[in-house]
Parts: sequence; C-alpha cells; structure tokens
Amino acid sequence: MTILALTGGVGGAKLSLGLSRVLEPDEITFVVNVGDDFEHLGLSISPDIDTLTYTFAGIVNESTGWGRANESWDCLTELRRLDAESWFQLGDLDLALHLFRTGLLSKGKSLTEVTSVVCSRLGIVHKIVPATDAKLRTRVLTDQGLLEFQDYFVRLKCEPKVSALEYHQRTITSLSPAVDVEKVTGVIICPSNPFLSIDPILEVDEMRSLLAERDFPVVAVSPIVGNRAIKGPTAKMMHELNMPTTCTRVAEHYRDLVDGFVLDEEDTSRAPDVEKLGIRVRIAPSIMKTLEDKIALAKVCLDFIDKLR
Ligand code: FO1
Repeated sequence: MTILALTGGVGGAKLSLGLSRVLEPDEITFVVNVGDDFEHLGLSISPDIDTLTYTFAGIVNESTGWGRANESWDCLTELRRLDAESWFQLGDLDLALHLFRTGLLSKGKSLTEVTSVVCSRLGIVHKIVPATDAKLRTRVLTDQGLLEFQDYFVRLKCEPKVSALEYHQRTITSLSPAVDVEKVTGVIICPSNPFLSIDPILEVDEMRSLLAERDFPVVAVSPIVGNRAIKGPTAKMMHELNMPTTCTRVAEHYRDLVDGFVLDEEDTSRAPDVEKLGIRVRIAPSIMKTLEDKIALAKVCLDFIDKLR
C-alpha cells in the first residue's frame, strides 16, 4: 500500500512532516510540485522539493519555512556588491545543494535521481519525488503581464493582480518514475496553494488519469481557514480570481477529484455546503504550529481515508 501526499511549499511541508512521523517509508510517497522550479544565476533551483527535504532533514529555517537554518549570506552580499541579480535569497549553505543538483542534472541525471541522492545523503528515509521529470513551469498572468512564477512570487512579492495561471508545457504525460501508480491506496492533497502548488501536479496527465480512474479515496485539507490563507497568497489570489475566499470554494475547485475534505473547526458552519458538492467532510484543527499538531492532522487524514474506503 502507498499513500501519495501531493504537496507544494511551506503549508504542505507541515502536514507532510506529520505524515512522515506516522507512516513508514514504504507506506507513503511525497509527490512535490515542480512548477516553481527555475534557473537562476545558472543554477537549477527546486524550491518546493528543497523545502520538504530541509524540513524532513530537520535543517529548515523554521521562521521562513524555506531555506536553511543557521544560514549565512556572504555570497548574496557579494552578488549585491557586483550588482548581480540578488532578489532571490540564496544562502551560502543552500547554495551547496543548488550547485550539487545543477552538476548532476548537467551530467544527465533526472530530477528524480538527483532528489533521491540528496535525500539519502541527508539521511531522509521517506520518498520525496518531483511530480515529473519534465520541465513544467508555472506562469502567472497579471496586470503587469505574463510572469514567470518566481518573478511574480519573490521578485514582485505577489503584488501584481492575478487574472489567470498557466502551467506549461502541455505535453507532460508522465509522473516521476519513482511514483508506483499500481500500489496507490489513497491520496492526500496537503493544505498547499491549490493554484500554485497542487494544480501543477494535477497538470501531469498520468496524475489526472490516476485520480479519474481511481479505486481509492482522495482527501484534501483546506488551506483556507475562516477567510484567511494559513500561509502565503492563496486568499489574495482567490479574491483576484473573483472567488470567495472560503474553504467551500477550495472544495469546489477540487470537486471532481476528492472524496473527502478536511476543514478547520472555525469553518464548521460551512460543512453542509461542502457536503452538498457530494464531498464528505471531516472537521479538525488544521492550523499546525507544533509537531504534535502536524501529527494529529496527519492521523485525521489517514483515518478519514480508511473510513472512505
Ligand atoms: N521565498 C521568498 O519569498 N524569497 C526568497 O528570496 C526565497 C528564496 C528561496 C531560496 C531557496 C528556496 O528553496 C526557496 C526560496 N524561497 C524564497 C521560497 C520559495 O520561492 C517559495 O516559497 C516557493 O516557491 C513557493 O512554494
């Protein structure tokens, strides 16, 4: 049996950490968004994979949720002195990983292979895999034009008004070969940004057909609590896309893909509306501050999957 956890940035990493403490390595595979990946200063950067890797290795910067703990910034300072691009903060320790990955990719290794090597060198026993080895990149259509994802997210601090998202290119058919689709017994969609983190994973044809033809339950956890996003620009983006910033609207977004939806206690009154969509609801505390919170929510999701079988 294998559970697939679909995850993106910092919000997804929290639940993923909880799941990794509850399930053995052969019981779960973490399928990570690569739509945020980009090339910067000649380096191949995979922010969401690294966020999860650093989180599992216990070396993530806890205050940002991304990058390394105990980081130093000498290289960035020097880049600024050279008047080179420095809007994307690459710390000295973090740079080592980007150098290592870029070198292996340039020798012909796939992102799946590189990620597996990095995980084993950092002592990570659970399987972290990119959604695909193909080059899938998220672009954001805004009032300032069509922007590459990190341009929108980091350089422009999510300030441009979003009107649409696109995930190119459209020829991506295969999931990472490290995802054993035959063994999947359930899917958990982590509380990551649906448009920026989860939809790019669902863009992979093999993932979409796996979910469409499923004989296993799929459960999503709402990234919206009350009318706020737990983290990041989800609420701002929904507002700009003329969507109500509610967990119900997120459930509607996932409507054909999920059997169960976990929403926060604060949103108890919205449960009937989600159920009207034909989706079963589980109510649970979903703001994860401590490791215990993450483990507790992971157990809720796994129990929900069991009950939906
Ligand atoms: N996020 C920022 O908001 N500013 C940064 O300068 C930044 C640098 C960075 C470096 C390495 C890395 O792995 C992640 C980094 N992130 C940064 C986070 C990242 O770009 C976003 O959180 C994700 O792409 C969204 O999930």
